[in-house]
Amino acid sequence: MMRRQVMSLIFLALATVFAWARVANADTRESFSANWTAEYYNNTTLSGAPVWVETLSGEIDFFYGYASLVLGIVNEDDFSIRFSTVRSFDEGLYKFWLISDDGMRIFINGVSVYDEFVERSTTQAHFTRIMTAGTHDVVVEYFEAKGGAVAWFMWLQTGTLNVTLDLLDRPPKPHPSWQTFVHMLLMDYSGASPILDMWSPTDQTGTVYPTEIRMGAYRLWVKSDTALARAQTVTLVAGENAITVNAQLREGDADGNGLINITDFSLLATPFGKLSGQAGFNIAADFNNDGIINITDFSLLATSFGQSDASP
Ligand SMILES: [Ca+2]
Ligand SMILES: [Ca+2]
Ligand SMILES: [Ca+2]
Ligand SMILES: [Ca+2]
Repeated sequence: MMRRQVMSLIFLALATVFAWARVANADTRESFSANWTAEYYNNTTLSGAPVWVETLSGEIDFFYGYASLVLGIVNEDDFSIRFSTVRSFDEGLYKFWLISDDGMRIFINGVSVYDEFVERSTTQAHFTRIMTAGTHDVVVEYFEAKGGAVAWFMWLQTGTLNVTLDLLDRPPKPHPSWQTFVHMLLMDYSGASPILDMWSPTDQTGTVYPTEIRMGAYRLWVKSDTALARAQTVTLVAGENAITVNAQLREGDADGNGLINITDFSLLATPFGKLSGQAGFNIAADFNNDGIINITDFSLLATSFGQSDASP
């Protein structure tokens, strides 16, 4: 037990090294009940009868280091472990994370979902999978060759995100004029860099296509190529999250610098009256995306003159 306590401390220290490990500490973490069965083998191929079998008191979160897991019974090197459990899942999308040194392979209901049963140094990986509601067999097979040994595995339910813009002066959806490009940031409250930072096209309903995302509370910042950014707080849950930006985006930022001012007015004035396809037409000044730069675009700009982007 002492060894486990020491290993837990080492794990805590290592966890601070892995930035992504913050995920594991989020309140969205799947709660693991203590029903992993661990079978230990003194070879790297899970062959023969196990030399030790136990029920884990927690998760698979072992930074074994260089010593034997079970002194005098399990080898320091050249051993393997099969962890198995039957666990209840809600229906939905799940993200599975692992760290291993050396190899690991994972089966869900007997189907291989991850297979890197190879000698390697400490490696982290993740994969996603849609789970049906009910109980599922999860088996994690792991081996250690030489040197340090790590076995760590967890999962959490994730969701998808799609964001719909509300744009000014557009015909009813769906319509091509709703198609634009948006810059989207999604920030958690850790002060770290955004967990999502992407440019993406909208479809004819002004919607950005779904993105897989961790559950949690975030600040969502959205800017389209000719409109000022809006920001709002969103709470993303498991499954599909359809978020509508909570206010119409202010149009008129022709140069996309986050401020609507005289420069944007100049960019509008030069091609004023031009139709799409005509020489001198500037799509960046066609704020309502209707193929003509006219008084409508002027008034969209004038309404928001002097305004700037919401801060992220
Ligand atoms: Ca070792
Ligand atoms: Ca190793
Ligand atoms: Ca501008
Ligand atoms: Ca226009």
